[in-house]
Amino acid sequence: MEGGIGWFMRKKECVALLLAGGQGSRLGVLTKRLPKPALPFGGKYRIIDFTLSNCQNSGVDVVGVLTQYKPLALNSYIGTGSAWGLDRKGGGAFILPPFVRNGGGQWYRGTADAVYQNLNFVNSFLPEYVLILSGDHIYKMDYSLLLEYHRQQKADVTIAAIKVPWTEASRFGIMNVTEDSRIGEFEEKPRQPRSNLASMGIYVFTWRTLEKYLLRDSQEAASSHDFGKDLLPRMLAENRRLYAYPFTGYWKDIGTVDSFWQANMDLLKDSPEFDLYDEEWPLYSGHSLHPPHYIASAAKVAASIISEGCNVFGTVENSVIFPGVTVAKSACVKNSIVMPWTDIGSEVDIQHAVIGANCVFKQGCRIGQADVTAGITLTGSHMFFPRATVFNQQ
Ligand code: ADQ
Ligand code: ADP
Repeated sequence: MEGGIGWFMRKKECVALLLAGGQGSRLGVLTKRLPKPALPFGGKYRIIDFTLSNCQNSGVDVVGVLTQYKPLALNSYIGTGSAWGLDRKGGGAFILPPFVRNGGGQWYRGTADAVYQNLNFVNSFLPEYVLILSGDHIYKMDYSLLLEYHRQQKADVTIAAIKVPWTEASRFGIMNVTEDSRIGEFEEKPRQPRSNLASMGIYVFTWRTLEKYLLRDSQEAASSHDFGKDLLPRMLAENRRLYAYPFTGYWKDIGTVDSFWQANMDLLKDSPEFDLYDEEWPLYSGHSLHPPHYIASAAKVAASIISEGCNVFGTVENSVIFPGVTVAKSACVKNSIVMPWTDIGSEVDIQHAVIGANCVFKQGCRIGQADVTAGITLTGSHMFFPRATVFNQQ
């Protein structure tokens, strides 16, 4: 028999931990029943698909998925990870919910605590590096390059970093770097940002260093046990080697209804910056089996994603329509996102809206507004809208 804690595991140079437990409360009814990473996106995906696909495409084949808020939807969706090619021998996707341990279990107190509570899982692979990922991001990144950069810099932690508009900088961890990309200052969500170089919440840690910091942090009553607020500032204060890895591609952090709507709309350009059709970087998704979509002769469809099992008899423009949606004759959907299995009746007009799954709109409903500056209207799922309902919500 082999030694070590995880006699059934194999040694891995790098293990990924995907933080998928946040509630996503700013997404309102969208995350009432689903955690953010499980939200449908782009017609046939869920948000977590992009990060899982990045793992697969980067050769990272052990992914612990740390769940907390409404974990069931993610558990059943991810399964063994086979849809993302992550079920190979010795690797795989592992769902890691908070659980009762010797001496009592504990809800994950923060992102660093979520990792601390899974020390045994990580150690069973005897890794050199740990990659910390988030389940809320739309992007493509080759983590093997990030890892290579980390090795070259002989860093304790490498933080993927991107320039964001100054007006948004206070939503992020913000850093200042030297010419060789060493981080000299890091501040989590500063009121008055001193730079617009933002942490993407994607980290590579040298595991033995991180483990020490996690053990210490877990004992500190005053800590909020968060990477951005506690661990990183402390490592910086103790003169550890923190490096920024410059990223220049498409990256969206889905935090609000507006960013969810905008990131979906970004897919509808003639040559979108985020390309779902890139054969070099396949995007995997959990299987669902539906008949093909049908576009009727009177239908008018432009600049839209129409998913499997949809029936379109009316007009759809600049919209993302998820599986199994019906758009009746003389109904019109513009600049909107319609989640699965929603039924849009005749003469219904939907504009600048995000429509939940399994809704029914009877004849003549008017949802949302023509003017985007009036905001994006959001509906819950499983809602029934009687004839001629007018509904706008910001
Ligand atoms: P936020 O996005 O605000 O900032 P946070 O709310 O901590 O960070 O969430 C990070 C990830 O962890 C999310 O995927 C979330 O779902 C998950 N998560 C949160 N609490 C969790 C818990 N208890 N258990 C499991 N998973 C949990 C972070 C960084 C910033 C950086 C932005 C970039 O702190 O510095 O700029 O990400 O988006
Ligand atoms: P719930 O699953 O709790 O009923 P949801 O709002 O998550 O609520 O989803 C509503 C319905 O849409 C469910 O029946 C679910 O199976 C279905 N659904 C969600 N996403 C997809 C998808 N990508 N493909 C097919 N069906 C989906």
